[in-house]
Amino acid sequence: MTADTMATQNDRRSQSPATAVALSIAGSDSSAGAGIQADLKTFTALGVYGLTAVTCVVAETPGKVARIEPMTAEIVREQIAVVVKSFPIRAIKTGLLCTAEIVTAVANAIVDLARKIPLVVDPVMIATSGDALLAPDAVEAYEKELFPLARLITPNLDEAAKLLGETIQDRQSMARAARALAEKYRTNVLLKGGHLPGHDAVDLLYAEGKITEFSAPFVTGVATHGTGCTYSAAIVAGLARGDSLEMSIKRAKEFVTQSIRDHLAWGDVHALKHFPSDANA
Ligand code: PXL
Repeated sequence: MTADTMATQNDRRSQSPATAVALSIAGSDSSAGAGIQADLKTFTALGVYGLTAVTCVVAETPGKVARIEPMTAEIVREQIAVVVKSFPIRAIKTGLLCTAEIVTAVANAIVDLARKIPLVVDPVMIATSGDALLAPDAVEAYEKELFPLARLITPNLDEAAKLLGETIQDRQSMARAARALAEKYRTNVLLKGGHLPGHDAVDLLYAEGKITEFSAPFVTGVATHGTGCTYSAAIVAGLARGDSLEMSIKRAKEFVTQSIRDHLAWGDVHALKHFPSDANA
């Protein structure tokens, strides 16, 4: 290789923008609207290279969870250990962690990294279908081991109610709850109010003693699945690219709202009849 070609290669390398890298530690959703599949699709759509550590496998459609099978805490720990050693990870998210043992394994595996880069904890407890996803004794492990490492936690109203032991019915009680959670866990809180009645889907960020509202027109007539995963993954993508917390949330809110508008009408298996290869079926 001549000095010339070498210089050209080096120039090219220095000109190509570094791809931001993010790690998702979450469960697999066979219907692929939520979980690790949603996270990877979101990272890719937002120009971020996604790494994964699978915590459990969920056999489900958006309407019904058929079965959840947790991985061992040891394989979860090892998936994280190998990627942390080898990739320049800029931000991390946790999704469904399934059991208390896995929550503890994840907290131990990322404790050093989470001091240097932002960690977003989406405390996934219940599917939109109403099915329980998290073992009840795992909540305490979240509170003691994972929340203290988080730059942001992103509960929805049901999860916030469970963490606080009180229901949240309106905008005023939402603001009180966001603040109470931030003070209880000494971290920033994005409380998602998507399930409250109204024309807009409003979320409240409580950070550094201040409330910021993020709102978008409520998309009606769509039975959603995986919006929380997509939202937190989009926030992590922004953080991995170096955006501020507020900017990451603002852009993520726009992204998730557009994703809901562009949804797949998944339930229509009879539409398969219209494929030419099924003509004689
Ligand atoms: O949307 C919550 C969620 C997160 N992660 C996995 C899921 C679900 C919902 O079903 O399956 C793996």
